[in-house]
Amino acid sequence: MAAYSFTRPQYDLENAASYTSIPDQPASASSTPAGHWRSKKLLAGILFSSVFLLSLILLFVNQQSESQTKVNGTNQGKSSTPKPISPTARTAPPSRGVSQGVSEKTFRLASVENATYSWTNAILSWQRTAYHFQPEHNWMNDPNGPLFHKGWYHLFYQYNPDSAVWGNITWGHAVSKDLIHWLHLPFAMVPDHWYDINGVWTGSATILPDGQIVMLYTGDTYDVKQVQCLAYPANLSDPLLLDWVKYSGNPVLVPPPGIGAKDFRDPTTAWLSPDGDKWRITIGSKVNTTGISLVYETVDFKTYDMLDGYMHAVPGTGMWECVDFYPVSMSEINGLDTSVSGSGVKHVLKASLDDDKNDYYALGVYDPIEDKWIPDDPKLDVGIGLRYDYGKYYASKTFYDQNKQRRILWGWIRETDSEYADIWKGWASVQSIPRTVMFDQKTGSNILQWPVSEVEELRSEIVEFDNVKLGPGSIVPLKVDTPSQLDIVASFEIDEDAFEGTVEADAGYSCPTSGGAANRGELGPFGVIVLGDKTLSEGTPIYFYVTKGTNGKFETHFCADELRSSLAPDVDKVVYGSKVPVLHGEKYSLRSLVDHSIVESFAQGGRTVITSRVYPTRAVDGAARVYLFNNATKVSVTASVKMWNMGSADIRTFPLNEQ
Ligand code: DQQ
Repeated sequence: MAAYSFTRPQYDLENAASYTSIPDQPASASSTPAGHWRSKKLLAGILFSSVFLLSLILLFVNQQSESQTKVNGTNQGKSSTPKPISPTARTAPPSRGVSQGVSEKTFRLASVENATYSWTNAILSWQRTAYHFQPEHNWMNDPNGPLFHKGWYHLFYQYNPDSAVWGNITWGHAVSKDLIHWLHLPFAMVPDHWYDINGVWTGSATILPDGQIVMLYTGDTYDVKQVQCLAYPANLSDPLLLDWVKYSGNPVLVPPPGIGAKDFRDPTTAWLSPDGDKWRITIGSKVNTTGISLVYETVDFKTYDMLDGYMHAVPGTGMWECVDFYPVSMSEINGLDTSVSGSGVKHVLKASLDDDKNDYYALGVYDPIEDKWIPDDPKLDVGIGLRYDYGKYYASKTFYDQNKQRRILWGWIRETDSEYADIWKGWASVQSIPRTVMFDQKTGSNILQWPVSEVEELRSEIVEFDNVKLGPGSIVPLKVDTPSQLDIVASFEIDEDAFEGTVEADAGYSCPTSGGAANRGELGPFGVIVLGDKTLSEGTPIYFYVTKGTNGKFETHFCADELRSSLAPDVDKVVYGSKVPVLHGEKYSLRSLVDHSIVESFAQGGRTVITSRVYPTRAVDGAARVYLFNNATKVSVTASVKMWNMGSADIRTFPLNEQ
């Protein structure tokens, strides 16, 4: 194989025809006359601040190097003296992207920032995931431009090379043979042109029929406008796609009239127009508070025509970020390439709502002639109906994997602990385990998401528990070897008599407002508790809660309760969840992937999904336990569980110099 070098193409700074040049920094204010006393005070102040600042920096550097010694996947943190996060360090949160046209990137609950838990380095180290994709250090957000090329899966991602908070957004790049083990490559694109100097933001890849790869991304310009830019691999025969060329005519699109300069971002993968001679892309935006998707047509990805109107718009949903648009087959389980259209196909339209930071999707029908997408059920339109994930999951993106004929979904999962803890540990955010997406042929009204089968390569010892009887109010500990790294598959059956004898139970129930798993009803909750300690002073229940309305209709809710997930006050603790269809003859089934501070849970084969971030203080490493529980007051439950210990993914830097 050819030797790979780290050199990337040098880009010339270009002049923009339609933009004025970058203004110089304002000249510093001319000095005002000052008295002797004042200068002395100033000098003393400067001296004091410098010493203070220096000691802070030394303290911080010391902490940083300690917390960064752990290599991804090993999670062998040793216990150390508790080191409280300095109260001084709490007073000034690092700056965010608001001024740069995106909203706050951490969006934690307000109370979190004021609390004072003394995290130890060992626990912070434990929080790092073992088989989810993470860069070694620093901040990561949206997945970008995923694709399969010459035997490698490529993942690009929003990355800050400088720190564990959002900023200076660069495209990180990693490759994998199996979507689980990853090799980090040099950055694909850095903010180095006037049109993306404030950030190489989110984008998508399109693979053309002749094998060319087109990457469209949003550039945040020197004057904080959002524009779309074109890039392509310098050498298509390179399986690693190391070098990326930014098109000399960038930007290829600027905000059209009537669209705010900060409301125009995240181009999708392109699909072919009905006559097959043009490509279409959609870009999210808003008009007042209506979320919209604009559509452009192009032949060469350099010049574009905007189509009239919007492909779709939903009043009250605000700015649509990271729009995704793709077909799903109504009869086959394989995924479809993005240009597939016609009978037997539904189209998913997804928007990441900037206002509430959740990913909403809807199933509908695309009319390529009119270029309009119509939701199957207007009550479940984009932004007001179904979500990909009812926990923490945002800015997701799918791609068609031509290698295995499936559609794969990636999503960004942020931290929900204190921002100061993130700075301390030196990293923030993970990517979800990639999920296959398909139409749910049984319900016809939702998609199914399921972890890619490759994750099962990491399964080792299995422990099985069959037909465990759980009377009302019971809890059963389950013995496992690696409680922080598990793949749990569980099913539950309800005692039919109690079920039928119920007149009405908890009509109007909703996971988020329920008070969590401690709240008992006739027919729920029942499920598993992960990352619990011996006395259950900590634990995260993942569970079902069945209700019966006055109309005699049973409904099932799938919830994840973080309320007791940690004794630390400075982490978000939320009860997540939503309804999940359970069809006649089906058991209540769940799967949870536990990987240190993340728990991804799938109900009924992936109809409803919840991702939690949890930060226990006691239920870590060998002290963590798994339980089965039934906290219902009336119904008995029979549970069967399979649990696999999960190994660690091999995630490291690509040995380019050894090629
Ligand atoms: N993240 C990117 C934007 C996108 C946002 C900036 C979504 O392109 O809208 O980092 O998280």
